[in-house]
Amino acid sequence: MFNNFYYACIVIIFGDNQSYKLYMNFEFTEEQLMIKQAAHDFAETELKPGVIERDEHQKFPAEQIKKLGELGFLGMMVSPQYGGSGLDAVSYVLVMEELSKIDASASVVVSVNNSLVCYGLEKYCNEEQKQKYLVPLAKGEQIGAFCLSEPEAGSDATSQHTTAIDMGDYYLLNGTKNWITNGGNASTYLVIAQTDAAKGHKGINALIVERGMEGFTVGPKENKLGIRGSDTHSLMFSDVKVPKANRIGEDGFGFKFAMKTLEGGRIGIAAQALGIAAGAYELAVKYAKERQTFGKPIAQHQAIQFKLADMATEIEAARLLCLKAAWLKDHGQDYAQAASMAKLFASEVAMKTTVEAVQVHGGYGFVKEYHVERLMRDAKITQIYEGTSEIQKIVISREILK
Ligand code: COS
Repeated sequence: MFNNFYYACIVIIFGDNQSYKLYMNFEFTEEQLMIKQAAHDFAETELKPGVIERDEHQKFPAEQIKKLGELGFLGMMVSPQYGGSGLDAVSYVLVMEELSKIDASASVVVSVNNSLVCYGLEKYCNEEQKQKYLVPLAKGEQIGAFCLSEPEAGSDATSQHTTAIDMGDYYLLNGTKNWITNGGNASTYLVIAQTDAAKGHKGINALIVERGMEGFTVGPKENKLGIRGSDTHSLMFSDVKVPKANRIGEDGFGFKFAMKTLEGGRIGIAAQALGIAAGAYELAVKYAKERQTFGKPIAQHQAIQFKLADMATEIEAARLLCLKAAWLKDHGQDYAQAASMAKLFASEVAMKTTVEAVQVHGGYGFVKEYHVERLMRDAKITQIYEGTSEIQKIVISREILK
């Protein structure tokens, strides 16, 4: 459906009491199609073998992530000057979709490293910080983690309990972070913490914390419903001395840093949700053509045809939202609302499509060999992480009403 061609659409943007039409004709470039094909091939040959076992045993796809790093997928959008591949956000969406069709536990590593870690470092860090931290992350020699959520601060992100007390030339970091993707395998952690409680969100900082700093411990791996191969941990900081040189941006910039970084992250997770949905849909189509009931393939029963039609339509709509958000980002336009719309819609489509794909498979859908039950479990987290569906509605409605 998607491989070949052109998307032409008319985007109507409303803003500042003006409305105008922007005609968008996005034909994928040769480079974008090549990178999509490369991600597809990688997913089929490197991710598919062992994906069921990794899910079952919660095994981190370390070898596969290493290879993704060597191929440049972990720093896709970082400029070559800092060791990245210099690709655009549209390519990123294409890659995330292809990888997520097969293994969302691996694709979340690609998403976090690219959008939450490398993007933030390239956009907001100084040259010294970029050379020290961004370059190895963009080259895929290391992976990074983004640490905002806490036991009592998920959606309510301004309510940070982790403290970073200003001690002159360093911050004294204390607190706990929860549900941190790449928590056990990362080398570099971007940690959001409260320096001055009296200033509220303006007293929050983002600090670069290295694995191995004294007082920093990684908790046990979470036992999860989905994306079980990904590496989710709590992190504990007890009197960790983080040099002032590791603060990102000006004093008090931490909350805005987190919000700006999450905007791009939401494009990644939207594309992950799209890929999970598309993967389940492709399996459902294949199975529906093979499985016979009442003397014919189930694809010839209208009950199944209507399910496939709904899936295909919703997936296409989700894909267009993802590509629009990426296109806006690539063209230097505001993409906060578009990213939230893409994530909200694509994650709902992922959940709905995967449930239906299991239904199309009947009893086979309920067992692991057919992959769709895993995709259904993986879909759920896309409605929760990097901002729940409810948070996306807050962001979208605030944009509409401002
Ligand atoms: N870009 C830049 N600044 C932003 C911003 C954005 N996208 N969103 C908010 N801000 C700024 C606001 O402008 C405000 O700053 P000023 O007072 O200087 O104007 C500040 O941040 C606080 O914003 P606000 O008052 O809107 O904060 P709220 O507590 O109402 O919460 C939401 C805002 C709900 C949007 C935020 O807490 C959020 O995104 N929560 C979800 C967090 C999340 O995704 N967690 C998952 C973690 S990663 S797995």
